Amino acid sequence: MSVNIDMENFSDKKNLRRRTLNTLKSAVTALKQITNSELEELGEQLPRYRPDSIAALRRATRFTEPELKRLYRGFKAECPTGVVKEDTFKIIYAQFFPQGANTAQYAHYVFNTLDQDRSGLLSFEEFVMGLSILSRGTLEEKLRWTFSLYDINGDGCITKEEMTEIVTAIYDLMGKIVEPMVDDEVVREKVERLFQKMDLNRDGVLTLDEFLDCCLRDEEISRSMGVFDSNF
Ligand SMILES: [Ca+2]
Ligand SMILES: [Ca+2]
Repeated sequence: MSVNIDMENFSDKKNLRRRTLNTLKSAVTALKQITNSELEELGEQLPRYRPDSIAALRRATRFTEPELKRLYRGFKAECPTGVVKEDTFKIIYAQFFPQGANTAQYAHYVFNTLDQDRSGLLSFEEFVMGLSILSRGTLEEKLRWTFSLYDINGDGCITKEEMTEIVTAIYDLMGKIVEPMVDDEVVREKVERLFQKMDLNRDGVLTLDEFLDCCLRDEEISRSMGVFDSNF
């Protein structure tokens, strides 16, 4: 079966992934821009978080123990509470996009994807797990991460409504700057095209299998996914 992927869409995603990765990598240092009083305020509200053990994280990620220790020292130094709230994450995220870009919605979905237990707080563990996948994960791990970004309610399949929300957030993020006239109809057509290609059994939702099947068949996408390989 020949699967013709919408490269324009995936090129958007590639850029987004690079930006997402850059954002995460810079988050630790960017946190120092939050004022001390804000940190104190956070400290009063939030529970202190300590990782159970570096060894467990070493097994769960692709970072070495010295790398993890370095990451933890940086995270802890800039974020003494040990957790990042969504509001703070959004402020940091916005700094990596041109002024006028509406990053809040997309940042919300990235935060949700990283916040695996949906506690509303990003722990060091969750932060490092995401960082590991986006920077050193296999193609399949990266695709699984992307799937969970699109599967907003986490029920194991992507509906047209969910894809519409993410695609809209992507347009809000960068589309309106280059293309001010993007409207609901453009988003709707894009979602229809993607479903046409990826919803292999035509039941109206994308499962993880369909998503992986479709993405893994296309070498062009595989190559584009390799772009954000990087080292600390
Ligand atoms: Ca879903
Ligand atoms: Ca399906």
